Amino acid sequence: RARQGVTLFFTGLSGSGKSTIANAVMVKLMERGGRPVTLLDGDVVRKHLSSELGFSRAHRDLNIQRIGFVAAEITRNGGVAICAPIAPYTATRADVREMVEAANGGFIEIHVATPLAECERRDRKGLYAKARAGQIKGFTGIDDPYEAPVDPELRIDTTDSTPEEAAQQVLLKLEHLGFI
Ligand code: GGZ
Repeated sequence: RARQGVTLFFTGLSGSGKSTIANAVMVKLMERGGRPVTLLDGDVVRKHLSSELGFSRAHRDLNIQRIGFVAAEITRNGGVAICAPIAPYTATRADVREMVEAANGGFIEIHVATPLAECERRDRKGLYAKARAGQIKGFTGIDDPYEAPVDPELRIDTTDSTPEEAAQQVLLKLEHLGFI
Protein backbone atom coordinates (compact mmCIF):
# COMPACT_ATOMS: atom_id res chain seq x y z
CA ARG A 1 0.00 0.00 0.00
CA ALA A 2 3.04 2.24 0.17
CA ARG A 3 2.28 3.59 -3.31
CA GLN A 4 -1.49 3.63 -3.09
CA GLY A 5 -3.25 6.94 -2.54
CA VAL A 6 -5.32 7.47 0.55
CA THR A 7 -8.11 9.72 1.81
CA LEU A 8 -8.24 10.75 5.45
CA PHE A 9 -11.84 11.71 6.10
CA PHE A 10 -12.41 13.57 9.35
CA THR A 11 -16.03 13.90 10.51
CA GLY A 12 -17.45 15.48 13.65
CA LEU A 13 -19.36 18.39 15.12
CA SER A 14 -18.49 22.04 14.58
CA GLY A 15 -15.70 22.90 17.02
CA SER A 16 -14.80 19.25 17.65
CA GLY A 17 -11.20 19.83 16.50
CA LYS A 18 -11.33 18.43 12.95
CA SER A 19 -9.51 21.31 11.25
CA THR A 20 -6.85 21.58 13.92
CA ILE A 21 -6.02 17.88 13.82
CA ALA A 22 -6.24 17.78 10.01
CA ASN A 23 -3.74 20.64 9.80
CA ALA A 24 -1.35 18.97 12.23
CA VAL A 25 -1.56 15.73 10.23
CA MET A 26 -0.88 17.61 7.00
CA VAL A 27 2.23 19.24 8.48
CA LYS A 28 3.56 15.91 9.76
CA LEU A 29 2.97 14.17 6.43
CA MET A 30 4.63 16.99 4.50
CA GLU A 31 7.66 16.85 6.81
CA ARG A 32 8.04 13.14 6.09
CA GLY A 33 7.88 13.77 2.35
CA GLY A 34 6.64 11.11 -0.04
CA ARG A 35 3.17 11.62 -1.42
CA PRO A 36 1.72 15.05 -2.17
CA VAL A 37 -0.78 16.09 0.49
CA THR A 38 -3.95 18.09 -0.21
CA LEU A 39 -6.10 19.51 2.57
CA LEU A 40 -9.80 19.97 1.77
CA ASP A 41 -10.90 21.82 4.88
CA GLY A 42 -14.59 22.52 5.50
CA ASP A 43 -14.24 26.32 5.46
CA VAL A 44 -12.06 26.43 2.37
CA VAL A 45 -14.33 24.08 0.42
CA ARG A 46 -17.39 26.12 1.41
CA LYS A 47 -15.64 29.26 0.15
CA HIS A 48 -14.19 27.99 -3.12
CA LEU A 49 -16.09 24.88 -4.20
CA SER A 50 -19.53 25.13 -2.56
CA SER A 51 -20.05 28.86 -2.13
CA GLU A 52 -23.65 28.71 -3.37
CA LEU A 53 -24.67 26.00 -0.90
CA GLY A 54 -26.46 26.29 2.44
CA PHE A 55 -27.04 23.74 5.20
CA SER A 56 -30.14 21.81 4.14
CA ARG A 57 -29.66 18.05 3.89
CA ALA A 58 -29.57 18.27 0.09
CA HIS A 59 -26.93 21.01 0.14
CA ARG A 60 -24.80 19.29 2.78
CA ASP A 61 -24.95 16.08 0.73
CA LEU A 62 -23.91 17.91 -2.44
CA ASN A 63 -21.05 19.55 -0.56
CA ILE A 64 -19.82 16.17 0.70
CA GLN A 65 -20.20 14.57 -2.74
CA ARG A 66 -18.00 17.29 -4.23
CA ILE A 67 -15.38 16.81 -1.54
CA GLY A 68 -15.57 13.07 -2.19
CA PHE A 69 -15.09 13.53 -5.92
CA VAL A 70 -11.99 15.68 -5.47
CA ALA A 71 -10.59 13.36 -2.80
CA ALA A 72 -11.11 10.35 -5.06
CA GLU A 73 -9.22 12.03 -7.93
CA ILE A 74 -6.33 12.95 -5.64
CA THR A 75 -6.30 9.41 -4.26
CA ARG A 76 -6.40 7.90 -7.77
CA ASN A 77 -3.21 9.77 -8.58
CA GLY A 78 -1.44 8.42 -5.52
CA GLY A 79 -1.82 11.45 -3.31
CA VAL A 80 -3.09 11.97 0.21
CA ALA A 81 -6.40 13.84 0.49
CA ILE A 82 -7.30 15.16 3.93
CA CYS A 83 -10.97 16.14 4.25
CA ALA A 84 -12.49 17.83 7.30
CA PRO A 85 -16.19 18.63 6.88
CA ILE A 86 -18.91 17.92 9.47
CA ALA A 87 -20.40 15.30 7.08
CA PRO A 88 -23.35 14.54 9.38
CA TYR A 89 -25.01 11.76 7.34
CA THR A 90 -23.90 8.12 7.42
CA ALA A 91 -25.18 7.33 3.92
CA THR A 92 -23.29 10.23 2.35
CA ARG A 93 -20.07 9.26 4.09
CA ALA A 94 -20.57 5.73 2.76
CA ASP A 95 -20.93 7.15 -0.78
CA VAL A 96 -17.61 8.93 -0.41
CA ARG A 97 -15.96 5.75 0.86
CA GLU A 98 -17.22 3.95 -2.24
CA MET A 99 -15.97 6.66 -4.59
CA VAL A 100 -12.51 6.62 -3.02
CA GLU A 101 -12.27 2.83 -2.92
CA ALA A 102 -13.40 2.69 -6.56
CA ALA A 103 -10.42 4.94 -7.27
CA ASN A 104 -8.27 2.11 -5.94
CA GLY A 105 -7.24 3.96 -2.80
CA GLY A 106 -7.53 3.68 0.95
CA PHE A 107 -10.30 5.38 2.89
CA ILE A 108 -9.73 6.14 6.55
CA GLU A 109 -12.68 7.56 8.42
CA ILE A 110 -11.75 9.43 11.58
CA HIS A 111 -14.56 10.36 13.92
CA VAL A 112 -13.54 13.39 15.95
CA ALA A 113 -15.90 12.44 18.76
CA THR A 114 -15.52 15.41 21.07
CA PRO A 115 -18.89 15.52 22.88
CA LEU A 116 -21.37 18.28 22.08
CA ALA A 117 -21.13 19.62 25.65
CA GLU A 118 -17.38 20.17 25.22
CA CYS A 119 -17.75 21.75 21.74
CA GLU A 120 -20.39 24.05 23.16
CA ARG A 121 -18.31 24.88 26.24
CA ARG A 122 -15.42 25.95 23.98
CA ASP A 123 -17.68 27.70 21.46
CA ARG A 124 -14.61 29.19 19.71
CA LYS A 125 -16.66 30.98 17.06
CA GLY A 126 -19.73 31.78 19.15
CA LEU A 127 -21.92 29.74 16.80
CA TYR A 128 -23.45 27.49 19.47
CA ALA A 129 -24.62 30.53 21.43
CA LYS A 130 -26.23 31.87 18.26
CA ALA A 131 -27.82 28.50 17.51
CA ARG A 132 -29.22 28.26 21.07
CA ALA A 133 -30.58 31.78 20.71
CA GLY A 134 -32.30 30.79 17.46
CA GLN A 135 -30.16 33.16 15.41
CA ILE A 136 -28.82 30.22 13.38
CA LYS A 137 -31.39 27.62 12.37
CA GLY A 138 -30.54 24.01 11.58
CA PHE A 139 -27.23 23.97 13.41
CA THR A 140 -25.63 20.52 13.64
CA GLY A 141 -26.00 19.02 17.10
CA ILE A 142 -28.52 21.65 18.23
CA ASP A 143 -31.49 21.45 15.89
CA ASP A 144 -30.00 19.43 13.05
CA PRO A 145 -28.79 15.81 13.16
CA TYR A 146 -25.31 14.37 13.46
CA GLU A 147 -25.24 10.64 12.77
CA ALA A 148 -22.15 9.36 14.56
CA PRO A 149 -20.06 6.82 12.63
CA VAL A 150 -20.63 3.30 13.96
CA ASP A 151 -17.41 1.72 12.74
CA PRO A 152 -14.81 4.36 11.88
CA GLU A 153 -11.16 3.38 11.38
CA LEU A 154 -10.30 5.76 14.22
CA ARG A 155 -12.15 7.67 16.93
CA ILE A 156 -10.60 10.63 18.71
CA ASP A 157 -12.03 12.61 21.62
CA THR A 158 -10.14 15.87 22.08
CA THR A 159 -11.51 16.50 25.58
CA ASP A 160 -8.29 15.33 27.16
CA SER A 161 -5.80 15.12 24.32
CA THR A 162 -3.84 17.76 22.46
CA PRO A 163 -4.09 18.20 18.66
CA GLU A 164 -0.47 17.01 18.54
CA GLU A 165 -1.36 13.73 20.28
CA ALA A 166 -4.41 13.28 18.09
CA ALA A 167 -2.35 13.83 14.93
CA GLN A 168 0.16 11.27 16.18
CA GLN A 169 -2.65 8.72 16.53
CA VAL A 170 -3.64 9.32 12.91
CA LEU A 171 -0.07 8.81 11.71
CA LEU A 172 0.18 5.60 13.74
CA LYS A 173 -3.00 4.33 12.08
CA LEU A 174 -1.58 5.16 8.63
CA GLU A 175 1.56 3.26 9.56
CA HIS A 176 -0.35 0.24 10.86
CA LEU A 177 -2.42 0.11 7.68
CA GLY A 178 0.78 0.27 5.63
CA PHE A 179 0.17 3.59 3.89
CA ILE A 180 3.33 5.20 5.28
C1 GGZ B 1 -23.40 23.43 11.00
C2 GGZ B 1 -22.67 25.49 10.25
C3 GGZ B 1 -24.00 25.88 10.06
C4 GGZ B 1 -25.04 24.98 10.38
C5 GGZ B 1 -22.72 27.53 9.47
N1 GGZ B 1 -24.70 23.75 10.84
O1 GGZ B 1 -17.22 25.75 13.10
P1 GGZ B 1 -17.33 26.04 11.66
O2 GGZ B 1 -18.60 26.89 11.34
O3 GGZ B 1 -16.18 26.60 10.94
O4 GGZ B 1 -17.79 24.72 10.99
C6 GGZ B 1 -19.13 24.74 10.57
C7 GGZ B 1 -19.18 24.78 9.06
C8 GGZ B 1 -19.80 23.48 8.55
O5 GGZ B 1 -19.60 23.34 7.18
P2 GGZ B 1 -19.37 21.91 6.55
O6 GGZ B 1 -19.17 22.13 5.11
O7 GGZ B 1 -18.30 21.19 7.28
O8 GGZ B 1 -20.77 21.17 6.85
S1 GGZ B 1 -21.39 19.91 6.10
O9 GGZ B 1 -20.38 18.84 6.14
O10 GGZ B 1 -22.60 19.54 6.87
O11 GGZ B 1 -21.71 20.30 4.71
C9 GGZ B 1 -19.72 26.07 11.02
C10 GGZ B 1 -20.43 26.64 9.82
O12 GGZ B 1 -20.01 25.88 8.68
N2 GGZ B 1 -21.90 26.53 9.88
N3 GGZ B 1 -24.01 27.16 9.57
N4 GGZ B 1 -26.33 25.30 10.22
N5 GGZ B 1 -22.38 24.26 10.73
